[in-house]
Amino acid sequence: MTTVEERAELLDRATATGQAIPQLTSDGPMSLETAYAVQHAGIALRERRGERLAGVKLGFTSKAKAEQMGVSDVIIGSLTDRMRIEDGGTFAVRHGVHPRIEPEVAFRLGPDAELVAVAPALEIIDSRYRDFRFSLADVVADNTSASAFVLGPWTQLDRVDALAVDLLFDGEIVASGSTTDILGDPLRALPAAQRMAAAYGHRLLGGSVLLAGAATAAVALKAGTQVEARVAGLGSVSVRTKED
Ligand code: 0L1
Ligand code: MG
Repeated sequence: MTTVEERAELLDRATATGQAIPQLTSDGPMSLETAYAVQHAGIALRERRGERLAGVKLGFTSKAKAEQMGVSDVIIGSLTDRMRIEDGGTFAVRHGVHPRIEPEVAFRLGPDAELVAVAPALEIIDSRYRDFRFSLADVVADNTSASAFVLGPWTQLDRVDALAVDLLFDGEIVASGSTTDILGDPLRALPAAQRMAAAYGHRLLGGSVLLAGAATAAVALKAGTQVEARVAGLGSVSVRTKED
């Protein structure tokens, strides 16, 4: 059996090369605790290369996705500054394995890790496993498929449930949902993140970002697409894909 560090290095190499790997659990079962240890070891590799923690993200926050995966709880991953793309910036699809994009809501945390502002967001997820197939432990070890994120304009916190969300490719709607699909109300992301952070050793830093979860299914990305997420009342956020 490979060590936690060796598994983190396998995933890290897959991220760097864009070459998918077999599921780690194809060698045998992996506990959730070990999977989170692999995730943290992967983030430590990034930190050693100079990346800085920028926040945390939640996954499996929609009932549909949780049921599809046969899980009853959310998962948590870490975001780094290198994963952030400026609003209106570009993402090179060739650098990913098989990237997908999903519209989200993001929160900015205050000094006591309280919610202070909200923004529309896009998350690019990219499983490092072949065919985007994985077990719960595999996806946790793979930092919950985190690849990149884009934040729209911050606004003061208000009610954020039941806001219509559209994902557009080149001006055409490709997926629609509601912020209610994020844990019933995206504000529930904070207690969920606090609980998961306490259980699995993540840090909720003042000034950092909490990516609350997706409001629609993720859609596969190809080069040359103008992608936009619109969240009613919060505005929009965009990214353009390119080949290389
Ligand atoms: O951000 C997410 O909801 C992704 C969670 C991991 C599952 C996936 O890669 O689809
Ligand atoms: Mg997501």
